[in-house]
Amino acid sequence: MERRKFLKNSSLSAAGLVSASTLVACKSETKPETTLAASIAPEPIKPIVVCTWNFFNASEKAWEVLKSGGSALDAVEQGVMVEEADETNETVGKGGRPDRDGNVTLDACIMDKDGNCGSVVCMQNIVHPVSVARKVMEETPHIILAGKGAEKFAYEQGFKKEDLFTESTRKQYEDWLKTSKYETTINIENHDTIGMLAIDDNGDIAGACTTSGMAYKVAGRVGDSPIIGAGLFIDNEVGGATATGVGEEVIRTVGSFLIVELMRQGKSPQEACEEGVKRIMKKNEGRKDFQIGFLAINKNGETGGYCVHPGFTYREYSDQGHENREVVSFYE
Ligand code: SD4
Repeated sequence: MERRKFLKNSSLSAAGLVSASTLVACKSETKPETTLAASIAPEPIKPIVVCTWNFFNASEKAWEVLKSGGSALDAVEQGVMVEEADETNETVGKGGRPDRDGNVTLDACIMDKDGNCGSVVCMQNIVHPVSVARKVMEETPHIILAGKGAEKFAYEQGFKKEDLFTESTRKQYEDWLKTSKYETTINIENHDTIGMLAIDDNGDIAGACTTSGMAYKVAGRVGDSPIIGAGLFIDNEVGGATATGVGEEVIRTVGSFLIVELMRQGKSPQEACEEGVKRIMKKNEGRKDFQIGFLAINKNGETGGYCVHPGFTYREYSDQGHENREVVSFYE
């Protein structure tokens, strides 16, 4: 049963506006969640945006787009662009940490209500891979462009070349080279990839996901974030899902697609995320050295999340408030 805690609630929430899912969380101990959700929230919640982790500025931007009548697709693109441009976020866009050979390579994808999608993998020197992914979706007959080809396409589309290193990430890389030791650290190394899902005024869903991947990865490595079905999946009839954490494990389970399909079969976003993590843990019995966080939304605007280890949160923004939500984890 859902036991989400609410962190840093906005003034809206503080003023007493409690979301439907909060009510579900509180009362669901005595009644089946589905019955209650239906009775509390007969009207779909829209517009609404959610994103992995506590990205206030990104969700704020997406909300601005949605509130001014913009599409879910524009909202998720413009929302995640905030993190791509934020040099202090060292897992996304400019300021993302490099691979072992000192290349900063970015992965991103975007998906719309009609199932159209675009993706770039292992692309260098471009601050906004999500926008290049959107161009791939809208301007080419393809879905994924990789490496040099993606970069060349970006320049053709008018994107500017830019060094993605910052002083801080260059210094960290130089320090890392002294030992060249690669280890993943739960919720430290993997805490900043942004996956975002939004529903607009029309009730249409879109999603985007963008990352620089695992720091000091083997050159050429691509994770789940730009892989449609793994790091992100949208089905406008059902809902959407996105992931953060160790991408290899998400890919092995085609995580986001799995979660959307579980929702299609009747599971709530929360139940679907829990099942997604459990499928991963079944293939990794006893392993505790990695983190995965799933986030999902259904057509009614109900949301849920689940993760392997404590620490994963997601931010939700709707008329009912702006909240950072801590999710329940597989391990305590
Ligand atoms: C990857 N899933 O490349 C990404 C990493 C991530 O927060 O989520 N970092 O595997």
